[in-house]
Amino acid sequence: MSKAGRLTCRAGIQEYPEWTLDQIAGLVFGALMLASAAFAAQADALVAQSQRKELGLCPACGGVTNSTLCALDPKTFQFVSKGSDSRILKSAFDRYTKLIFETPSAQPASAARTLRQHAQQHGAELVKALEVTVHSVDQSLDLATDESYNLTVHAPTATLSANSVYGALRGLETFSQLIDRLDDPDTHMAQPGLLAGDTMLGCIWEAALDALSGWSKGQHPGGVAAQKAAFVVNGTVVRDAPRFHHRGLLLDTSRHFLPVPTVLEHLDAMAWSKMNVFHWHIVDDQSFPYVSSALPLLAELGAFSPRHTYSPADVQSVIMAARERGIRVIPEFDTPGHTLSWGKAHPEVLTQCYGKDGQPTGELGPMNPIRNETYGLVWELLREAAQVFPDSYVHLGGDEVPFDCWESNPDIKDWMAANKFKAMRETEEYFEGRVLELAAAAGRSYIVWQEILDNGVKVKNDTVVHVWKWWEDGRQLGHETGNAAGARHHHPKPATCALHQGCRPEGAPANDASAYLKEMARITEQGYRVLLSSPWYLNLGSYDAEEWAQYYAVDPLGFEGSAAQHALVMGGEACMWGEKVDATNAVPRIWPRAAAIAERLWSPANVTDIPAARARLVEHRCRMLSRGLRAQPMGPGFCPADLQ
Ligand code: CP6
Repeated sequence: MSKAGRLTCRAGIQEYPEWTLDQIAGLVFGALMLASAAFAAQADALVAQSQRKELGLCPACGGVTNSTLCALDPKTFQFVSKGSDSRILKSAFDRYTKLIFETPSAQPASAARTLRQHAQQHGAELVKALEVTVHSVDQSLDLATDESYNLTVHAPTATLSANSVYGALRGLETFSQLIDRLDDPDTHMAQPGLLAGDTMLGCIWEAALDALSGWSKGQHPGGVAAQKAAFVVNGTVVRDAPRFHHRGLLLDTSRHFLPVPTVLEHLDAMAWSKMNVFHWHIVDDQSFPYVSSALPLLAELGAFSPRHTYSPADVQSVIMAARERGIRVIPEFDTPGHTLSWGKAHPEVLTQCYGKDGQPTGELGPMNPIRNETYGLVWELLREAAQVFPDSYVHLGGDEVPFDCWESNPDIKDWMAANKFKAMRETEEYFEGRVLELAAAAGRSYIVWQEILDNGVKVKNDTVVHVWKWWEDGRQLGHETGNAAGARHHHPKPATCALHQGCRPEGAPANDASAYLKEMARITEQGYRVLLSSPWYLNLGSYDAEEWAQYYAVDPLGFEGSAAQHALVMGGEACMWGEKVDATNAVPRIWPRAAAIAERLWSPANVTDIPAARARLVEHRCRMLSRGLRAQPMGPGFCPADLQ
């Protein structure tokens, strides 16, 4: 091959690129054109055009540029830490070495693209190392952690710099996504259902092998062909930073137990999508799998079985794996509702419900707000949780408190009368006031579900409010009679309302965006910080809907409010409730759809193009499969590494 037209591997600078349908059409057309040297002029134009094409990064980066092709040699490529030794960085180097060099290709389309460029350019320079510089030795991980990074892919040395080690982790993920593995065409040819464009791969492959043999033959007897794969990466400059600090995933381990390896799979997938908060809805009505050292009976009697528990060592391993991936773990101990499982060991902290006849029904309701034992137990648990979970936040729940059981209880009625409480919300306020005080005494900031604010409960101004409803209860904020009327509606017996689907009040729309955006406006108006989850309930869905596109179309700042109000939006969380989800289906139900939410929370507000996002997600899903995660498909098609 002639070296005349050879370009060096260097980074180019461009504006944030747009990936239009015209360009897709152009590239497909280009792949066909390239077969003939007679079309060299068109091919030149296409290479220039492809350089404007958005890379298959997920989430999209705030400033991607790309230019010419570089190669990586898996035998000699090195990650180099330029600063002090960091265990977090070292373990990330190990993970990404495997993810880059020991996983199958994820990108048939982009492989064709880079191969084409490659053949065009007659060669590639070798990137020998990625040098990583972290400016701060502080490895604390919290809401304020700076996750920005700058990445320059360049021969012979690529560089990654970040203010924190966690920014470096985000940059490593991006670096890994930039690299294409070009497998032996025979492998591709064996795939069923090949399209014309993929057949082209075989023709271009020969040219690429020639081009790559310059660097690899000398080092490996037999050259690239024997090794069956080559690794290429575009010269690239990425300047990237998240739009929101809190980008979470809620997993519910009470309705079904999720084994630790399943939880760890999700932590990996989160890191691949640059999510940074694991909201661990660890206990609820149905089971209490969290093994407390101080209160072991809670799990002994409250878990489904001894097998369905998280030992202190399990919890540690989750926290450690999360930390290595730059993910905070925020546990939720939901009170006073959703606590039936606590009652197995400690029935005294739950409320006895009474029937119309004035007799106890035998049913237990929410925690009993008038007994000191209740607060003693919550205190013990929160105090221990503050030692076990390093994050400065704890989620205290407070959602869906059915007031009817409290209302039915004569002791609570007497107590309210003695305290001159008229509305049940005053009792709720009393309860929350005490529990929030306990969390503060344990040294924790707290997050609560929106009902607490809706019911007019006064909380400290550093409280974070988690918006999850997608309908209005038809009551004014802080109104005296405002209570959990909605909660009563959507907290029915499982038989009448499985999965909470359709459990909203009669006539309320299925998904009313104005309801939760109004709620965001109301809460930030009062000066509270806020998290959004309403539009991101992964457990809801239908066969036909492209749910990911609905998630994606949401803008957490899409409510009317001042800049100060918008500044109070910390981000949001995708929620996967566990009523119908266990280790068999959690992964495909969550991924890749949660990645659409991850991108909404990471990428700039103006990254809204649905076809472009879809293309990224399709590739991201194939990447997840390549990396061993059984993510479900976005639609018809195939991946190079799909299950056979
Ligand atoms: N459990 C708890 C739940 C839900 C909530 N809290 C829930 C409500 C509606 C739907 C899904 C889940 N299962 N503790 C609400 C925050 Cl659709």
